[in-house]
This record gives sequence, C-alpha cells and structure tokens, in this order.
Amino acid sequence: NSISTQYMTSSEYTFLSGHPNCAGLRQSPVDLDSFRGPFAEFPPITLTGYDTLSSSSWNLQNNGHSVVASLPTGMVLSGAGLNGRYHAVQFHFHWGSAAKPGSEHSLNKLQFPMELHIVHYSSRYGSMSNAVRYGDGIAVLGVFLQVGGILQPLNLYTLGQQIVIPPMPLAALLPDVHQRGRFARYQGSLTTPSCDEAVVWTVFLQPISISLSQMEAFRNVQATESSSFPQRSMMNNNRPVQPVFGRSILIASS
Ligand code: BO1
Ligand code: ZN
Repeated sequence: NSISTQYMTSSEYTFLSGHPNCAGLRQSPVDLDSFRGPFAEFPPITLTGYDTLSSSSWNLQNNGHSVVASLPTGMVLSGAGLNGRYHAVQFHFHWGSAAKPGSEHSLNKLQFPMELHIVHYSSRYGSMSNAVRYGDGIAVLGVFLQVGGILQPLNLYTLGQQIVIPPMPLAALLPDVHQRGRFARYQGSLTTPSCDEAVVWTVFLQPISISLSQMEAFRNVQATESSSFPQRSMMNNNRPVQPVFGRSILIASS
C-alpha cells in the first residue's frame, strides 16, 4: 500500500484495514431507531466524579486520528443496566466537513455534525488493554453534537495542534441531567481498528450544542505534523454505520 498510515484520516484507515475484527458481527457504529425500538426499561445512570470542576483545562491532543483528552482517575460510570463499574479513561470527538456530517451513529438514519465518545473500562478487568478481550469490557458513552440550538454552547479554543476546553466538569459535555434517561443501548465494537467487539454502547438521544466556529476549530486540526508533505485538515474521521446482524438496539423507554 503506497499511502502511509500517518497521512490517512481515521475513516480511510478503517476502510483499508484488513483486521479481521472489523468484519465481525457486532461492529459499531449503527443506526439507532428511536421510533421502532425495541424499547426497554433501564435503571438510572450513575456518574461519579463527573460533576467535579476539573482543576485545569482539558487539553485535547491530536493523535492523528482524533483529538483525545486523557481523564484523571476517579470518574466512574455505573447503573443503566451496566454490569458493574466502569472507569473513564479518555474522551475524543469524531467530525465531518463542510460537505458531510461526521457523527458515527445515526439517529433515525440522520447523522449529526459531530459525536463525542467517553471511553471507560470495566473495573473487573483492571485495564483497558485487558478489557478489550471481553464482550462487556468497555463502556462508551456517545453524545451527538449539533450546531447552534438553544442549549449553552461548549466553550473551547485552538492552541497550536491542541484543542483546549477551559476547566469544567465532564458532565457539561453530556445532555441535561433530565435527558440522560433517553439513550440507545447495544453491544458493539471500537469504531477504529482493531475494532474489538468489547463495547457496551450507551448513546444519548438528546444532542449537546456547539457553535459553528467551535466546530471549525476541529475541522482545522491538521492530520499530519510532517513538514515534508503539505498539511491537510483532519476531517471525516468517522466510521460509516455497520450491519446490525440481528442485534437488539434497545431504546430506553424511561
Ligand atoms: S471508539 O470510542 O469506539 N471510537 C474508540 C476507538 C478506539 C479506541 C478507543 C475508543 N482505542 C483504544 C486503544 C487503546 C487505548 C484506549 C484508550 O483507546 O485501542 O490502546 O488504551 O485510550
Ligand atoms: Zn470514538
């Protein structure tokens, strides 16, 4: 292959990857049908440490595929029908371009401009690298981002090749507490190679809001730091929806 991985966007990388997991039967993302269900009742979601104001800014590092913020220990997801406690490790974003929306999941066949993922591993498996070996090893919270709207926009700015979010609780990146019972739940995978089928997905149905100029900050992130090739914006780092293969994509009815 003549294209160096360093210069591929995430979606090209996913597409070209021959990793066998990526052709499995429980891949992500998928379309979520909030009208047809199937519907199910879930206990409330419990987020520990998510309301604590961070002591410093969140620095989102460009890793060549996305911008990723590492999370301090002590943020724990449980409840909502999950099997035990899951420790948050990082959050990152997927986005498109002026021409294409960039969410990974779609809602009733419609994509949103962006999608946030907060990645957690199960306390029973001890680490992220061990958890990818188990069907319930990882829990990702997915949040759709829309542009404009009436909600308080997310505050962020660009600093070199980083995106910086000033100190705020992680909960500020989630839909309003009263909307957190509205989510889709299914068994899926990581959306980038090696596409490990280890993820219990919880995707909130209510989007959060971002301004157009803030979304442009993401679209201006560069896909490469090499000076020997022309720079190119990192865009469309979202994987397309994958076949459901008989899975139940549950919609919380609460
Ligand atoms: S996603 O949320 O499905 N888009 C997703 C995709 C890939 C990863 C995480 C979430 N990758 C993993 C790496 C691990 C790393 C972990 C946490 O992210 O495979 O090596 O420890 O940063
Ligand atoms: Zn992701």
